Amino acid sequence: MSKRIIAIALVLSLLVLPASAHELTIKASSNEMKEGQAFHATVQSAHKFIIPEEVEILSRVKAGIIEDGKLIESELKANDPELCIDFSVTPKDLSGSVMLVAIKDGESWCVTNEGGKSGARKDLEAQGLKVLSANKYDKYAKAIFNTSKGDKNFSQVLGHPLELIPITNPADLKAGDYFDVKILLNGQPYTGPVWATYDGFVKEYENSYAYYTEAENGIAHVKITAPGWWGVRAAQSGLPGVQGDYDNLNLRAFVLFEVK
Ligand SMILES: [Cu+2]
Repeated sequence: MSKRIIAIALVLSLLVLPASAHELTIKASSNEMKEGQAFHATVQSAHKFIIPEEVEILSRVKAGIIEDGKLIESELKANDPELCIDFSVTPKDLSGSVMLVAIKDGESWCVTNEGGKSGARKDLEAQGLKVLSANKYDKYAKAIFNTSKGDKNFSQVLGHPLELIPITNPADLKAGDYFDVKILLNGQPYTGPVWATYDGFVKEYENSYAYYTEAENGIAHVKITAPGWWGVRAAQSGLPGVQGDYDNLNLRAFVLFEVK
């Protein structure tokens, strides 16, 4: 191949790099909460649901419990042996379901002529690199614990830029039922892909989900096919970026809950 063709092939191979980044989720070893007692959970980042793969940079992550609609941030600890971030919360009120949240404020991620690099487009260009694309991935995960029939806390709206808001109370779900969910993108009804899967469905392969559907006018229906810890996910790519920093903002969101 001529140098020019090699250069074109290189650019093409970089452009088709999978856009599927690590997904941010929350997992706890037990779903039993006790009032006033520490409850331990983890923030996970992985390509497989829900097998931890990477410890995110602590300074870019926030996690904790929702009280009165607000995130009470917990102290985060990198758990290097288990490839996740540990945190604990102390639920004060177990009369309804309890929501834990993890948020990742992504850094600008650039595909350059020297491979993938984090940093603002203008800074990398100032170092003499050719930047082919610059993307920011912001991720939101909410996990619902201590669900109970007649509760309303599970449907709290937190105002995340991309947010899945259950319509169906997870406490009412069993295999065979539909989980109905409202999805908002910057407060407006989201239309787009929705994936769902449950813990243990596929352990061997990345980016594999048990169910796919599309939300229309902000509503999706997910068929629950097994008991266990479920995750329902939406994604929006290609939102406007910030000039000089990143070209596109990409949002990823999960809602997680247990089906008994
Ligand atoms: Cu990834």
